Amino acid sequence: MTNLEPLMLHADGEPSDVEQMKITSRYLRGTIAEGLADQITGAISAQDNRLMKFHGSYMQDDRDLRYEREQQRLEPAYQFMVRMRIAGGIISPTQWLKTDEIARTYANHTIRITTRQTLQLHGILKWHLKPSFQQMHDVLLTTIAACGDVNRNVMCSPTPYASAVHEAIYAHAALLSHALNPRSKAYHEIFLDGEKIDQCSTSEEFTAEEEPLYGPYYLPRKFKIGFCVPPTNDVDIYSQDLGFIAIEEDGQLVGYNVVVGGGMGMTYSDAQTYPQLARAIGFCTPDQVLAIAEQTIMIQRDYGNRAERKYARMKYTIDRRGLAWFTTELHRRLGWSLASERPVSFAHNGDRYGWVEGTDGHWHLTIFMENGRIRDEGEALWMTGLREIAKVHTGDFRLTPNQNIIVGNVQKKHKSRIMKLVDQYGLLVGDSQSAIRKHAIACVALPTCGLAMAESERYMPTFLTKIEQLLEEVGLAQTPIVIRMTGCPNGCARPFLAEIALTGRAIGKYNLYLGGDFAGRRLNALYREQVSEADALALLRPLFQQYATKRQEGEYFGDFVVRMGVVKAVTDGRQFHA
Ligand code: SRM
Ligand code: SF4
Repeated sequence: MTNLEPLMLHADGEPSDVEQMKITSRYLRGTIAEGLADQITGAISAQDNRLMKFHGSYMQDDRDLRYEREQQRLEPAYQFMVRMRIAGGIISPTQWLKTDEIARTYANHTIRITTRQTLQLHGILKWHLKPSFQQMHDVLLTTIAACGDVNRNVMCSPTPYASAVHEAIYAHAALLSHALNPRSKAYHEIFLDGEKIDQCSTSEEFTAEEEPLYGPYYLPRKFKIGFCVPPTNDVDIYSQDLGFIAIEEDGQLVGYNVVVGGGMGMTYSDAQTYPQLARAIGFCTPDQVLAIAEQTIMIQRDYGNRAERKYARMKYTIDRRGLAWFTTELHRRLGWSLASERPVSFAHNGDRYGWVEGTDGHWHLTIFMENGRIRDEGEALWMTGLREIAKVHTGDFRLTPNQNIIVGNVQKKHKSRIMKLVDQYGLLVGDSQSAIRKHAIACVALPTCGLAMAESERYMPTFLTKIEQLLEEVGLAQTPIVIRMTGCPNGCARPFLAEIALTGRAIGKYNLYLGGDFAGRRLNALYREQVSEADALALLRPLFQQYATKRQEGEYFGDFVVRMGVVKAVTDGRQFHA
């Protein structure tokens, strides 16, 4: 199958080379198997690297070592990042123990909780990919479609205190995660030594498989879905391509408000790119969720920009044609219409730390994992601590969209056993962290991310210490503020929804954005470009001083800077650069 004609139907131009690559890949096989077997280099080809994303892995190199290796005329220190697909971030102790073992055997002895509630391992060498994937498979973990132009990990609020509705929305998240997976057996063939279903080598002859949802060219770009339960917006529902906001009556789930067309990524030099908020298009009942997801994905498949990947996300498809067009098209394809959206209100997009009792009498402990990086360092033996907890824990683990971990479903009689391990291994339950640190997230960035222009995860903790000092000076130490940092404008820590955000421009230089709201419903706005740490602190100090003296009762920092006219309120991404 090499026919690009279907892509030209609503073309925005000649399909890009990535489209050609997908369609000739024989449903995501390419020459990955051959590349993995090549013992001469630690790399795979650029084409195969694009396809590897669909299988949940990226080839990277350790950027800290780039210069040194160049000097020594060595090839870059190639290694692979591996991302799992864990719907709603729920993982069993057995799965945790296996992940921990793989991290220590094949990866860089750390585990990274991502902003989409899943786990990443870094530093895996090419020869260790297959054993890593096979060992994950042994405990029913997979990396299928964790990256690539398909539906990504489905997010779902892990807050356990509203348990009945939480369990219901988790079931829907898991359903979509499974139903929207690609059908290709390439992953099983390549990594799990599954039977080859078709031996032919040319794409024209390759007819053994079908992708009923995606077609052979998959989506124009990544696609993201989230579920949440108001008043908690921890999944940042307005950043999703497709979001389901639970509506409950008498403690039961009656349906969802459906929101579409959110997204964070942009390119600094291109004002046609921008972060956008998802917008409500109506209300659906629980049994309508799958049909809505499938049809929305198919609209994006058919109408998304295939010529220029920068403009290919669904937010641009919707903004170009209009929300009314999208809704009409969705209704036409569904054969029925959504009902009117219900009123909802959100209070925050952060996590609750420490112990919380669920409605079923089980207990849940949210542990603070700074920027999601789990490792052993000094007296903070977080990796060992979680391993020891997993050995005795009878419930589950829940990864949060704020990069923390919940030891979930603990029986009351086991609470002290868990707390003993928490204390023994220096794990933190949020009582010794400042309010701002508990509301901070940072993306991975250097040294593994190939797109990073500046530090993020490695720098955020020290930057925060300086921010904490400023807040303390003006008596705001206990005031929560949502602050986020990324190493570039792609937005992996959803920075454009934060009250304060820094996005990397160059080493040591960031754009400073202000004015998102505390519950993730408003975009922030550019305050200053290319600031150093000293600049950022000098700019924030007087704002914190004013906030301390002039804020209204209960007013959040993001709302304050908008009210004071420091930045404008941005409620539509199309005004982001205005
Ligand atoms: Fe992301 C690309 C890490 C969540 C928007 N993201 C990348 C890559 C794979 C870099 C690359 O393409 O070479 C990063 C790998 C770094 C590394 O070394 O691990 C990367 N993204 C991450 C993670 C690990 C950040 C984190 O600190 O947790 C998150 C993994 C999520 C997951 O488990 O699936 C992560 N990325 C996000 C989010 C937040 C979200 O989804 O809720 C966004 C913004 C939302 C959105 O998609 O609009 C996001 N990542 C991007 C983009 C920009 C997409 C766009 O529309 O322009 C890129 C670049 C791209 O796709 O071309 C990107
Ligand atoms: Fe890399 Fe940029 Fe994403 Fe950070 S925001 S992980 S620097 S792509």
